[in-house]
Amino acid sequence: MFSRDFAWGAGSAAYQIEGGWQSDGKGPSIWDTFCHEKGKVFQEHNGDVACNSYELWDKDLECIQQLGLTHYRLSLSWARLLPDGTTRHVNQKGVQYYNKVIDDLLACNVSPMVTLYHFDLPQALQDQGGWKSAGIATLFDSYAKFCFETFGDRVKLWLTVNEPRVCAKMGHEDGIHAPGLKELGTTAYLVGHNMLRAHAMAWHTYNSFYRPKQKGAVSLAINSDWLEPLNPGCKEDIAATERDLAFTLQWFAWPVFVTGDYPEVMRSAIDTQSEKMGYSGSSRLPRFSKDEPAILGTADFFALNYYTSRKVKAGGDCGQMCMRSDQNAEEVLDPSWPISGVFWLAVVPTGLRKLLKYIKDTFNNPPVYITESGFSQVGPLQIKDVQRCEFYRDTILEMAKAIEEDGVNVRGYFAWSLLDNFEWTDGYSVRFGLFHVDFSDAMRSRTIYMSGEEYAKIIIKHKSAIDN
Ligand code: GBH
Repeated sequence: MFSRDFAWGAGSAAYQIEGGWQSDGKGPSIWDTFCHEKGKVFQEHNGDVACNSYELWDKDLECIQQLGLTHYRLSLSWARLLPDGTTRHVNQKGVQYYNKVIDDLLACNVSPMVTLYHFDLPQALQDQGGWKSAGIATLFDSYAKFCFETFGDRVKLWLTVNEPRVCAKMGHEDGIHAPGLKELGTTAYLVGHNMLRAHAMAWHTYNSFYRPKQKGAVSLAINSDWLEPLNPGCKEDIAATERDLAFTLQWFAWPVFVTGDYPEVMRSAIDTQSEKMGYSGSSRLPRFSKDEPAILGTADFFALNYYTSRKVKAGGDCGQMCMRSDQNAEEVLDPSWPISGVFWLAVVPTGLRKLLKYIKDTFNNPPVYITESGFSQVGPLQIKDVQRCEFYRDTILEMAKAIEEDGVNVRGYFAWSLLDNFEWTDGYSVRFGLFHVDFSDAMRSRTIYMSGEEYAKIIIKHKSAIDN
């Protein structure tokens, strides 16, 4: 049984849905730049218009109501609010847009959960070094303070950064996300470090100056697969799984929830590899300064983005100084797991339950919000997306077991995503929506998928189970 105040939500991110990339004084972000370069994104797709939610917010609100959501997760475009990234210049049109979104949600009895940063750094800040520069943390803190000040009277659930691991690794090591850097084995750690510093500063700002009055909660969204040793009896596979976990979930969760510092397994793996490669500088994994706000304790809840699971075995060292070698763990799929419409997403709802139990046991039973969970349909477009219906039924069932049988304190579930949208490197070729969006239509018409109807039914069922 779900509690009365359980959050039933769906999510989105500014760059993936808004469009209006130059409207009303918005500054460019790194994703604008990245998409406008050749050969970065599937068929040179970009988010210039996307779902045009900047102009069609009313339509999104109708979708939200049609699902009967209690919560809606959106992200703010930093460059729409602060075109050059700093509070020297505020774009009032951007403020008005988000004010309307937030007010409309509340008028419909839907609570907003707001992400401050979902991959779209203002280009002006990238030009000064972006997440690589130490100064980014205070700039982020100023942006966060501005948002708490402007919207915090109405927003009670905040996420500072979404998936710092993805931003660090895919943006700065693999080069397949903006800003497209491929600086192996160093920059991703530095970026992750600065994201943690930025997050912690913003949390402290909220805690000291806004919490007493606004009484909200702040966290960061951490993505992780559930990981298990390929051969549970094999010592090397067990060690590889521990290492893999240290470089994924724990990279950000350990400093925030457990020690204020990175997992020891992670640091020693990196340092061992450095030594092996004859790298003589200081540790490639930065250290936190005692003179800065503490990292430990800077989350009021655990925000988890869960999509899939992996089996892990030893291996992966490619003889180069890079994250892959440091991590030294090879991830494989279990042949019994069905694959969705994207290659990386194997459907493993049971992995969610195990991961939730792990989070409860490891991080001292925190309140948990599942801030993303979703599925992209296989094969040709179908409004009757039967597999996605099944995906949501099975996943929500596993979450219910985690609550009832394992006693995990899950407070909400956010389906990813409200609408089909700009799916980063895959452009519009991959669809995660509960609503279909026709990207060939100037009106970007939205049509509910069968899975949207299914999710709406699940929500109604659980709400009325409480009322009766
Ligand atoms: C989420 O990340 C994002 O927060 C969201 O914006 C996005 O729309 C959603 O996923 C769906 O993709 O290509 O082999 O390098 C989910 C975590 C981690 C999943 C990286 C994809 C890429 C594997 N992502 N992973 S690979």
